[in-house]
Amino acid sequence: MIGQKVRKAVNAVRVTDIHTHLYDPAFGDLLVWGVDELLTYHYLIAEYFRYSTTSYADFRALPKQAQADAIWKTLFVDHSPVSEACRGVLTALDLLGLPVKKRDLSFYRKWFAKQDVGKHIDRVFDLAGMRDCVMTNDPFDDLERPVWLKGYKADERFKPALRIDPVLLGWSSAVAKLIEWGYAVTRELTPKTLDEIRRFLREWAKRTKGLYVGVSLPPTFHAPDESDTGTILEQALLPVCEELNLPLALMIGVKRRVNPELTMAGDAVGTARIEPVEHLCAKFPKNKFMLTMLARENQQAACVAARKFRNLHLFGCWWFVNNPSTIREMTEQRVELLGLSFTPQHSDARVLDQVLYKWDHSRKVIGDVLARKYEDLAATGWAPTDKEIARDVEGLFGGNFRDFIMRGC
Ligand code: FIX
Ligand code: ZN
Repeated sequence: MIGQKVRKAVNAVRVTDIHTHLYDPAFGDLLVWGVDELLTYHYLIAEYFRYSTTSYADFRALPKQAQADAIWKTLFVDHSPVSEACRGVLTALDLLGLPVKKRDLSFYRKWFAKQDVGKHIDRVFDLAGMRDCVMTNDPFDDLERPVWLKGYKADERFKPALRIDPVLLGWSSAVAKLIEWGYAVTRELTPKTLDEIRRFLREWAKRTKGLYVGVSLPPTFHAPDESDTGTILEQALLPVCEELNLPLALMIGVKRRVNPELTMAGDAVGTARIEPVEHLCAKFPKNKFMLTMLARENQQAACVAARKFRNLHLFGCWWFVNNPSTIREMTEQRVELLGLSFTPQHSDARVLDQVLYKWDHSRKVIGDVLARKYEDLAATGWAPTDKEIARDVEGLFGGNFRDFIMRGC
């Protein structure tokens, strides 16, 4: 009974998707959608090469539609599409009302070609039960930078977040760009250069009105650290984040381009250390941090760190842990260690239609975990009211994040 109520509340809640790679439609072609985009998602490209012996270069040289054809044939026709990423394509088509049973790629293509983008966005948000989502906005991206400089009329469903990987992880290359853009910086991190980096970050945080600042970090990330990364982090980025009350979202554990031939599909996972997170939370108590970790092995330590630091907000099941079996395990562990004080999921969607499957699959798993937890409560005689259940679920699917970004330290 209580379990059913909880599942119902999880199915009904309107989600804030706190980390995606989607774009406001004002960014034009950067917002991608449709079956060819779904099929050429980098998760599926990696899976395609489990079976295919095509050369990487030949595959890369194909136009998108031909890549999608090859992936469809290999992953859906020649083998049953049971992986999470393959299943996701089918869930998305099904939720859009397309006949999955027909297995007719050209039919799906024709259907998408007829859709109006504005109406399609409305439909996807509606079917996914999403109230809004957070983008990933990179000032170094040559396609999105001009949109920010010119300004655009925002669709309120697409909130910005400032991404600063190039500054933090590649200062030796970023320096030339900053000089080109009028900042008086040098390769050496002199006091003047750090001051200018702070000016750059401040200006872009204000220009984008990002809800937080984000960075993906390798498993070797460490702090304190006297490298460029450590110096810029502690002396430029965190002071600006504190000044503007912006959380810094740390996404830790990605090894970029382990197989460079696969480009974006060639990134992998490594187990990271939690000590850098503990150091940052302790040394910068006036800063807020968000944290998601890529390795399954890191999840318990991440929960324990969040128990110790109220300026740390745990979020999402990122990428290689965004599979039902791991989402179940992580959500259970997080509830047991943190109660309701975290955000269990984000989609990381790169293609608009992906939010359909990501939220559908996650709602089921998270709903089951929560249902069992409330049933355990009910077994003691504690009877949560409908209002309390709705409050809790609302928090998990966006409210906790909104409270965290608004509050001071
Ligand atoms: O760094 C990130 O934000 C990652 O999520 C991406 O780089 C990654 O390619 C991805 O799409 C994972 O889901
Ligand atoms: Zn991402």
